[in-house]
This record gives sequence, structure tokens and C-alpha cells, in this order.
Amino acid sequence: MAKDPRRVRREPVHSELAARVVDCCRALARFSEEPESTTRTFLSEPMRDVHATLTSWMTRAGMSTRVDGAGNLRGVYAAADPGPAESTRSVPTLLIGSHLDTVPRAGAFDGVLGVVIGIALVEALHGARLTYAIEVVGFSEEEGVRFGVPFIGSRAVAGTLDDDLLERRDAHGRCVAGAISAFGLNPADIPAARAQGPFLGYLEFHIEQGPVLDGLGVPLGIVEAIAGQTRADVVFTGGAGHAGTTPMSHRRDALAAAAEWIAIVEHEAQQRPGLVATVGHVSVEPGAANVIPGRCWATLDVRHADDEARKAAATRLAGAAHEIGSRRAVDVTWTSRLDQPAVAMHAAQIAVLQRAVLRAGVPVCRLVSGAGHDAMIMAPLMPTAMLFLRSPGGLSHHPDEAVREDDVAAALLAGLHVLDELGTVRLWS
Ligand code: HGY
Ligand code: MN
Ligand code: MN
Repeated sequence: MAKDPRRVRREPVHSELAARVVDCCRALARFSEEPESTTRTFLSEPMRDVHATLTSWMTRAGMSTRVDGAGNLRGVYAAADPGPAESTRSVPTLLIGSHLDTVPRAGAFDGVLGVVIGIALVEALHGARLTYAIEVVGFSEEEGVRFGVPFIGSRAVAGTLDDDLLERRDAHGRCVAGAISAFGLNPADIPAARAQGPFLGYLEFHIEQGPVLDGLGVPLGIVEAIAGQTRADVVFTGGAGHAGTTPMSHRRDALAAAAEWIAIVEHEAQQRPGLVATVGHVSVEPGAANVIPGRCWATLDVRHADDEARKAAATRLAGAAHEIGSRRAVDVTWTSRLDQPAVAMHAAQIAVLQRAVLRAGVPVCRLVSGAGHDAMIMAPLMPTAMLFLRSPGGLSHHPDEAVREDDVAAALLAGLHVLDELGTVRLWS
């Protein structure tokens, strides 16, 4: 007979489990495309080792596992037997997840921590079955590094992965569908990746990646909303030429045009509180010291919690690029890659998180996320919430990114209280 599903065992979360969570994240960080740092992009070979490691932990915790057609690792912890009275209605599922890919030269916790915490929470149930199922999801790609567009994995789970995204090509000319096939999966299985309701909700544990919680000395933060994102590719095309013989008055220097624009990007963002704008990647052709750059490709990332402010800034930056281009006789192409609106977290789920954090003995801190997360993609589908863990030094997207074991223990305890609370709170329609 299944153990009483209404009460999660209230054993304290041993710091030993928190230590294993941190150790696991650090071990997974060694699965990388680069020997000296952590770089793991969409369905690259090291992702197989990540899947193998997490699959064995999921299995030990009593979960059934699979890798779906978009390369997401899925682990399901079945609910208590609903019994004859309820057997006609499918049991709701709580999804707990985050992403398993990384940025180049990443830290060990961005994304993967949320997946490992999900598995650890299931282990901490010690076989107790709840009135709902839990599905832990390791999304295959959130950062958008390989194909320039983020959220491939969570879009497949949300059922919003469109065909033209499958045709996006990486630097080697391989498309998303081809990368899926090369990994041994079948793109035709992507529709089956879509999460099946009814849903209790989606919960994502994630490092804050910023300085707020560390500045306040608070271990956990409840996310109220996630800032919107604009991403674009901006290409400046001038004319290559001899660096020694071409007078300055005769040049159409693509990199000089881009450099003038990049200074404006920074100045524009400095004018408005909460606005951030970044040119994270620049590539120059032909790229020789003695050749005037003929072509320069720059990426743009603009964020703000208010969509109108973000879009207005992006529009001004597009105008500035074209004005510089016409003044310098340099062609400018602007290709939008992402227009992701800001997303509010679900009020009822925030309330559940708030009660759980208080029951875990942690002060409640609520904040807006400047970083994007898979929760943005899941929120339109089901009640979605995020719990942040403090980022020491506010550092992320960097090898020195860290998390404190005691904060992980606090997150696990709060997470168990969430599971307990959700067993009595009906959030789904
Ligand atoms: O870019 C971001 O905000 C996230 O880390 N993918
Ligand atoms: Mn990231
Ligand atoms: Mn992340």
C-alpha cells in the first residue's frame, strides 16, 4: 500500500544531500566540448555523459526515464495509485526542470542545478508517493549558443517549436533537425515531446546569476517576473582593402562602423534604469591585421522588465546602426533573432513558494529576473514559478560561478514544502 500521499516525510533535508547536489553539478561540468573549461551546446557529444549520469540518479530515485525527440532528458516519478474513485481522471503532473546546455566557458551551476535539485527532491521523498506525478526535465538547449536561438528544448515540451527553427543552421551548416538525428534521435518524435496535461505547474530552481540575493545576504529569492529579451544579428558590410595604401578618406571600414555603433549600444543602455544591452559576439572578415575589415557581424542582446522600454531601445539601436552605415557608406543588415516578452510568474504558485520558503525558515525576498529562463516558455502552458539560489559575488556565465551548499539545503527544504503544499492546493483548471 502506497505510503500516506498527503504528508511528505518531514525528515530534515540532510546537508549530505545538498553536498551531493553540488558534487554532481561539478562532476557534470567536466562533460564539455573543451578540455580546460565547460562548454556544452545543443546535443553535443558530452551531453550523452550528462544524460547517463542523471538517468542513473533518476532511476535510483524511482523514476522512469527517456530522452525525447528534442533531446530533453525526462524523468517521471509516478503518483500514488489514485484508486478506483479517481482512476477515470488522469493524475496531474508537476514539472520541475531547467537546462543542461551551457554558454562557452561556463560555470557549473547555470541550468543543471535546477535539474539535479529536482532529482534530489524526488530522492528525498524516500518512496513516498504524492497525489500528483513529478516530471523532472533536463532541457536540451536554453542558451541559444549553437543555433543563435534559445529555448529549443523547452519549446518542444511546450509544443511551440516551429519548423523554421528546425531549419536554423550552426557554424558548420548543420540544421537543428540534423543535429537531433546525429545524436541518434528522430526529429519526427518532437511532437511527442509535448508535455501532456493536466498540469499542477512548472517549477524551476536556478542560480540568480546576479548580485541581489548576495547583496541582501538572503539564500533564496522568489521570482515575480522574467525580463523580456530582444536578440538580433547586425551585419556591417563595407569594403576590404590594403591597410597601408588606402587613405582614411577612401575607406568603408566595417569594424570601425560597428565600433561606433557598439559605443552607442552601451550609452543607450546607461540612459535608462533597468535597461541592459550587450554586444556579446563580434566576428570580422577577412580578419588580418593588414586588411581593412570588409565585414563585421555583431550580436545584440537587449533586456528590460518592461516590453515597451525594451522594444523602444532596440528600435533606437537599429536606427543608429543604419544612420552610421549610411554616413560611412557601409551596408547594414539587422536580423531579429528573438523578441521574447517579459513573463510574469503565476500568482498562486508564488504564494505556494512564499509559504514554503517561510516554512523552511528563510526570509522571503521577491525579485525580477534579468536572466532569461525556460520558465518563460513554460509559463503560457501551466502555472509557473522560479526559486533563485544566491549567486556568491553575483557571478555567472563564468567558470567561477558558484553556489553555497547551505543555500542548496535551504532550497531542498523549501522544495519539499512546495511538494507538500501542492498536495493540498489545486492549481490546475
Ligand atoms: O541569457 C540568459 O539570460 C540565460 O542565461 N540564458
Ligand atoms: Mn545562462
Ligand atoms: Mn540558465
